[in-house]
Amino acid sequence: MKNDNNFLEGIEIDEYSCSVKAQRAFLVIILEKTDDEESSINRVEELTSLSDTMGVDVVDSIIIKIRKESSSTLIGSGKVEELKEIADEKEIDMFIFDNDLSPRIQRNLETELDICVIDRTEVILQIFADRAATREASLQVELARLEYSLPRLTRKWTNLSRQRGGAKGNKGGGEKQLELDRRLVQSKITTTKNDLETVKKIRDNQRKNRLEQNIPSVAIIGYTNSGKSSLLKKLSNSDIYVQNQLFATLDTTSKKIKMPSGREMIITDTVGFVSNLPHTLIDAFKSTLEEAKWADVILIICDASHSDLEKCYKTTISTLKELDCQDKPTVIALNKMDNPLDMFQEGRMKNLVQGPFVPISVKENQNLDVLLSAIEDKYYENTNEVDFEFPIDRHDLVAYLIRNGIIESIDYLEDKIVVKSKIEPVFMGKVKDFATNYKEINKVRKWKNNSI
Ligand SMILES: Nc1nc2c(ncn2[C@@H]2O[C@H](COP(=O)(O)OP(=O)(O)OP(=O)(O)O)[C@@H](O)[C@H]2O)c(=O)[nH]1
Ligand SMILES: [Mg+2]
Repeated sequence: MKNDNNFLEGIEIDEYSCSVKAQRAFLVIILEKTDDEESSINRVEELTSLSDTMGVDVVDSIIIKIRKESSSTLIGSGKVEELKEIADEKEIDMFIFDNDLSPRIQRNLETELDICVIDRTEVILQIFADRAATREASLQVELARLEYSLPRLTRKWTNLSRQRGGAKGNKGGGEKQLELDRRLVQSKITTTKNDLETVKKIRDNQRKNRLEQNIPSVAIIGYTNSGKSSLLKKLSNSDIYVQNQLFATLDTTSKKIKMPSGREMIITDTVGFVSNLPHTLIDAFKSTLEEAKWADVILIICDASHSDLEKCYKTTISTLKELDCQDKPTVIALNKMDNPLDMFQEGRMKNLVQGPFVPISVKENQNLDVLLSAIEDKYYENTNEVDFEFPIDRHDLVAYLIRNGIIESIDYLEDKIVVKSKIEPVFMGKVKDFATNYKEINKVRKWKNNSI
């Protein structure tokens, strides 16, 4: 596990969470009265993928239906006994629960089962921790993990307690030790937050510079593994990390792309979403996810081959809402349409979106030009329609319009060049004296009115 931040000197976050890399894990999915059984299959599938990505060997899974939650163990004593037998029989090292476990329930389960018990949030935190490559991502993950671990310092299965001499349980450590640990973690949280603030300032400056170049920006958003990085890689011909694994991307990457009109746009790849993304992580990754907030257009990528398309789409929409981006100009693409069964998925998507979307295949290069045009159209939907008449020798101004706007028509007459175009107000300065017809639509770029 990566943990190369100086501020963590002398302390391992692993000490405070059950991130002991166990070999064999058994998955537990709890179905409550209102949960439908079909979704449980998808939950098993997703938790298996997440656990694989974390690096444990998933032995098997169990779906437990509960009528009434037990306040101490969630699943009740009968099911606890059942899990005990499974643990012995299958020789497993840990149970992974799909449901979030409160610190108290987690502690009780570990005590009763005498084995390490973790929940889905901890799996995701572990994956993020292993993946974080840049300083910002590492800091964000460390903060999330510290906050997650703070109420869990009395857990049985921690590296910390192992180091203290017991195979498990830090009873020997006592209240005093616990208080010391708590203070230590709290002070690390403060340091991490401060460090993140510094890194955030650098990111904000970079973003500001980018915005000041007046290049339209697009943020690619979507469920993890939907093909966001693949799309940017293909469009920009660059060496971006693409993997058939969850959370391959933890940092944003921006590339300049030439659009069908010839104009450039900056396209940014972002961290993938997952249903029930731990809140600590959304908060920690807010500054990375804020790329969406500052983009002119949001491009949502959905994966046609995913068995639960609805969940992926709805998760994406609700995360965008959480980021306060639900009203931004948005284009939706349905990726991985290279499988014959995808026709069926297209129908499902139609019901889901109730509006236009672009079916694409990044792998087969299908419809990517249509997608780029849809993005440009969306961007220019609200810009101003302006007609110009340039002196016949002012080709430089025509070239300027081509670079910075969209040319709808161009006529080279004997004594002038007549152009119909779409252009944003910010680019009008140089050409405004030649405008003959100016239809203003009230579009003010958000960043112009916000200080960052
Ligand atoms: N069949 C098919 N596979 C694709 C297509 N586009 C991407 N993939 C595959 O989907 C997997 C995930 O692709 P990524 O581009 O890493 O997905 P991502 O959305 O960036 O994932 P995260 O970074 O984890 O959020 C890879 O194995 C890609 O090769 C496509 O059009 N068709
Ligand atoms: Mg990616």
